Amino acid sequence: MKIFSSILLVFFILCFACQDAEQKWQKNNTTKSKAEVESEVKEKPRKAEKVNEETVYFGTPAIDGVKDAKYDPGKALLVDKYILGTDDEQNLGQGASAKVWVLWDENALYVFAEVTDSTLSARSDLEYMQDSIEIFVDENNNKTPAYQEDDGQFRVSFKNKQSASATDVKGFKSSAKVTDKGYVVEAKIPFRTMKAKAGMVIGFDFQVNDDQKSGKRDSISKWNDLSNDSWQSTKGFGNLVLKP
Ligand SMILES: [Ca+2]
Ligand SMILES: [Ca+2]
Ligand SMILES: [Ca+2]
Repeated sequence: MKIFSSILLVFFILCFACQDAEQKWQKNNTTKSKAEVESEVKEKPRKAEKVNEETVYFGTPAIDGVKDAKYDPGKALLVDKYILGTDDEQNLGQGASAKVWVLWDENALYVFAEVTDSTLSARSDLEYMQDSIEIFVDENNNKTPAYQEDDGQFRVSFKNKQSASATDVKGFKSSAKVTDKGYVVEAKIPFRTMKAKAGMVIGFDFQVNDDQKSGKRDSISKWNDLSNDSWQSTKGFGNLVLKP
């Protein structure tokens, strides 16, 4: 009985200690300035309702930042679903977006992206927090929770600075130009594990990172995958159907 009372006493002491720590943490948490709280960004994860699927046509464009006529038969993919905005809900949807045209040949996928972004910024040292676009390719369209060797993430900033996931990116080419609405990026993403053929369906997604001059990423818009996991999982990618 005595041992039981001692255990109970220790338990109550621990509980009071925890509560005290919790109160201190809450007190510290409220010392943030209003500006600090407002500048924080929150992820807004949502589930994709359906998989976007688009037909893309055969053609090899010049990677020069000018939209070749070859892109025109294809429908533009709209990259306008926001998964990240500023703390202010009303700001969701006011970040950068893009219209993207895609071509393919046996060796590569080609994209031409028109990005609407009112304030261009590369303030952050982190590439993904600079104004930039990201292209995600799942060559075998296996939609796996972790990247396979055929899966890749390719990023190009509005200044044409390239970065990519740690896979072989030999042959990755890009061109970027600033426009009066934002910027354009044209890129060649080489296929690394296959020769493409008409009739194939590949996994694909597209993302726009937007810094509204805060020096951080203020918004993210996507084509299909409404998670922020496209850099490590191909589960949420949309589909591209390769046609002649
Ligand atoms: Ca071109
Ligand atoms: Ca894959
Ligand atoms: Ca921006």
